[in-house]
Parts: sequence; C-alpha cells; structure tokens
Amino acid sequence: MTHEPHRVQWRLLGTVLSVVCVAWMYGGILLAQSEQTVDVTIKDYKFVTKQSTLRLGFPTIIKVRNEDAERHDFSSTMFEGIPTQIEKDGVIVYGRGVGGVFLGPKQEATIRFDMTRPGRHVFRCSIHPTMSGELLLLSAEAV
Ligand SMILES: [Cu+2]
Repeated sequence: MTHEPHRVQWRLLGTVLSVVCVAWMYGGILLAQSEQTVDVTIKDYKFVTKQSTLRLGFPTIIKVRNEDAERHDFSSTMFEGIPTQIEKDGVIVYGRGVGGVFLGPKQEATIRFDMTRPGRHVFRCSIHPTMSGELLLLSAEAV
C-alpha cells in the first residue's frame, strides 16, 4: 500500500549514476595529466626538439612539423614492436611495424605511442643522412 520500495530504487539508481560520473571525470583528468608531448620542428635540414621529462609507460605524443621547402622523414627504431599511431592530413595509420613518417614541405604529423624502453632514442631523416636527433627517456622512478 506504500510507494516506499520505488523511492528506494530511484535513490539507489541516482547514487550509481553519480559514482559513474565522478569516476569518468577523474579518469579524464588523470589521462590528460599523464600525456606527455614532444615538439619536433624540422628547419634548415635540422631537427629542433622541445621535450620535458619523458616517463616510461605513459602515452606520448610527438608532434613533428616540417618548416622546410624540402621533403623530410622522421624515422626511429623507438617505435619497433610498440603499437604506434601516426596522424597526417587527417589520416590515421596504426600499427606495430611503424618506422616513421614522411613529411612534405610545411607538412606536420602527430605520432602517438606509449614509451616502454628507457634511454636515449635516436631519430633521423632517411633522405638526408646527416640529419638526426634524440629523445631521452627516464624510468618512472627517476622523476
Ligand atoms: Cu631530411
């Protein structure tokens, strides 16, 4: 003769929904904070790298921009065996055997992967053998 059971159910549903929302919000904030970005600019046949401390096991984004009027390449063995996503001109290529990306004049690309191996990682331009640069990866404990 009473509506009490219904009310209890609704209240329970409300609690579950707000818990889901809070978890989602915190998840988003954590993800955004743990992403690390490296800016690589190619200019006058040189790689100019801007990086902060890179930690292992975190999503890493390398943004490569070619400011030259010449075609260049950003390639590295650091992506070997690691799922890597490369975005260029709105096209996304995804795979484990990704060696790098070719960049036409004034073109840019975004490379996403998880850093898994510590140390110095060399990258180069396969078209111009004198062009090379490196990224330094610290282990998580060193931060
Ligand atoms: Cu080059």
